[in-house]
Amino acid sequence: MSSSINSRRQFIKQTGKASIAMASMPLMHTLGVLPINQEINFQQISLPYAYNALEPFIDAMTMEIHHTKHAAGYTKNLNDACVAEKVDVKTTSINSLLASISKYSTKMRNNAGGHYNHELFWQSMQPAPASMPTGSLAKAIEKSFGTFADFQKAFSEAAKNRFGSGWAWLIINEKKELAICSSANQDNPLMDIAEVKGYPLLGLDVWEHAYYLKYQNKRADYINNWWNLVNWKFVEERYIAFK
Ligand code: MN3
Repeated sequence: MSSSINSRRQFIKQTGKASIAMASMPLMHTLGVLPINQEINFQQISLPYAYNALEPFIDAMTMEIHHTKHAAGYTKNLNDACVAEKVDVKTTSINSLLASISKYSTKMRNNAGGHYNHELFWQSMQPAPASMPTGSLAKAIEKSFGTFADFQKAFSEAAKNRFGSGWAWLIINEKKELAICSSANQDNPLMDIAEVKGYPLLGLDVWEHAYYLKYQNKRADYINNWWNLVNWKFVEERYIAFK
């Protein structure tokens, strides 16, 4: 073994990059960046921060119930639906399932969407302080929406105006343009039945279960505070991977 390989291995060992790369594999798969090959079934990825890490903007109890009850339920029910509807989870990515969701049951639609949306949601947040988009994503946002503040206002409006339960989205569409949209229930822009289609870069859960313990009926306050938590580096990575 050459000394350069040895020193490289030593470097990887010291920096922990090997373990980070391995740990990110299931995440990349869940989000559809990698094509297929689900190992056993669809699984939740561990939260990348503690339940209380998003305080004071999202409280620990909301995060714990949201992750271990609501989101866990979507993942379990998605796997149950795959068994019932004979979807081979070893060869079917969540993205391909969503792209042909009209062929399946309402249970599959709600829970495939619920699984994907929440896995994206957890990763697209980080503990405060607030950050800003940078690089090519920042330029694309300015091109599509004007200033970053203009973008925030338009996205917040989409989230506030989504009647009942649903999600607000920043997507990149087939023309490689950014757009803002919202969807009902656990639908998302990857679904073949979506009114506005595209690849989700950022999603905001506006179901009451995401905010009611702390904010009660004040959805607008939850949305305004959530901007402190957006992981723009993660959003930018998705943008670069797709554009
Ligand atoms: Mn939710």
